Amino acid sequence: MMQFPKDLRRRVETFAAGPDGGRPPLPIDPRFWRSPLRSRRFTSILGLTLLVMLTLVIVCGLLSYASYNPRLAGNDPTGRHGLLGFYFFTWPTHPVWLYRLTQSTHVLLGLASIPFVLAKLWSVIPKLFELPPVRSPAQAIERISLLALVGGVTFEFVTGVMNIQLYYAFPFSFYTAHLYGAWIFLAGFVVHVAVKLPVAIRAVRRRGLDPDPEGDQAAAVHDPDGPDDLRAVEPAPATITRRGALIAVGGGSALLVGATLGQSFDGPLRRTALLAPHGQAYGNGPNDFPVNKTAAYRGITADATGAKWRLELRGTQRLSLDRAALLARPQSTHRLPIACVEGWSTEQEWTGIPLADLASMAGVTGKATVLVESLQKNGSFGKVRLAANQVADRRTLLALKVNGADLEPDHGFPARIIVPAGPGVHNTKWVTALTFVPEQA
Ligand SMILES: Nc1nc2c(c(=O)[nH]1)N[C@H]1C(S)=C(S)[C@@H](COP(=O)(O)O)O[C@H]1N2
Ligand SMILES: [Mo]
Repeated sequence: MMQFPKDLRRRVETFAAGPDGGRPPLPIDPRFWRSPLRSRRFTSILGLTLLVMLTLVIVCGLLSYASYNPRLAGNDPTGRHGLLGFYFFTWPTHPVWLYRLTQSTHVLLGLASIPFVLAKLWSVIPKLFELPPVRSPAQAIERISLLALVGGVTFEFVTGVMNIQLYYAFPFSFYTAHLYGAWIFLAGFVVHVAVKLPVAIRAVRRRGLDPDPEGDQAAAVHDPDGPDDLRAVEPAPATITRRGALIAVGGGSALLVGATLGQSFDGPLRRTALLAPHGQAYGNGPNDFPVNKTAAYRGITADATGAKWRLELRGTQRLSLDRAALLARPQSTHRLPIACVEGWSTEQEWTGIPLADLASMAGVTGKATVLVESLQKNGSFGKVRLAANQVADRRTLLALKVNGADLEPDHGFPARIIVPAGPGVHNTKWVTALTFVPEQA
């Protein structure tokens, strides 16, 4: 401990003196970069780890977009998906935990990869200053792809983290920006993997995933693979092993996951979600589970949800029902999750009327989609169109109760939608009208 300030001073002096002793070093001079940790093997291990993590993050992210029923009129939060919708499919209603799993994975693995992304950027930063900047047309393309890769990953992580922290300080829509950003990132990612995967595999093939194999340090100063090497030409003395550095990165990643994971579970575990805004937010008693947007926030008044509230049913017939009339109908009860795009989720026991029964009451018996409208007049998620498979699944409810008690205002009183396996945004609260639209065969 006592040695540390002395050692630090020596290192600051050595640094300031520069490799030529006196001339301050510049980043374009390879001798500027002195960390003995940098090596192709070190970067390759980080890269291969990120390849696995980010592939899953990307797949689950694209699934999230597809789960919104973006092909049904009015649902696509970006307005128009165009060619980017090539992979859309009908999001299933089984298993009920499907979106809960894919979206927790998207958010948790996204957070987990932050320390790896930062470490990997650090490990290759000398290459940013390499001169000449371009040596061949192939390398020019690769460097342009890095712009999409690094710009894309930075943009996606910044917008993603801001969104899960409910910090909507963007001058643009999160959904639109995060989706388009994803495709720019993905383009860079694909090119980068195509170019670098063979290099990374070669780097780890010889001596496996051990970041500090014996004899490695001495052997590779003159690496036959030349321009891909990342070793310092004048390495400073090591203060940590590569293995130690990887453990630190992995530890940081585990810490982020550990402090967020609880948001995907009910019970005491939720309180461990220190980094998640919905780790602590609760209602009362049977309504004791997270709320995303409160009734007050959405401008829902007690007057509008009180005695004058009606559910308008529209199909081949029109009906107007009050809450008592709905409660008098046969009720179904199911345990179903709410899983928000922000990554938090909860499972509760909902009681209400299957949408399929409400469709029949409105005179619609075949395959039909439904337009759900709420009392909410402004802001997002006041309306949604559900697909025919969601209407047909008898577990899709217009819920009137949760855990045996009336819904609280913040949970959507007098009535809300609960859809199995779907994203949170499909579970419209404060429902006031259901319009069933038969599907053309
Ligand atoms: N009318 C309306 N319904 C809504 C929302 C909303 O803002 N307005 N938020 C949706 C979102 S994003 C989610 S994740 C769930 C959250 O449900 P909860 O707040 O009841 O837990 O409700 C959905 N239903
Ligand atoms: Mo949500």
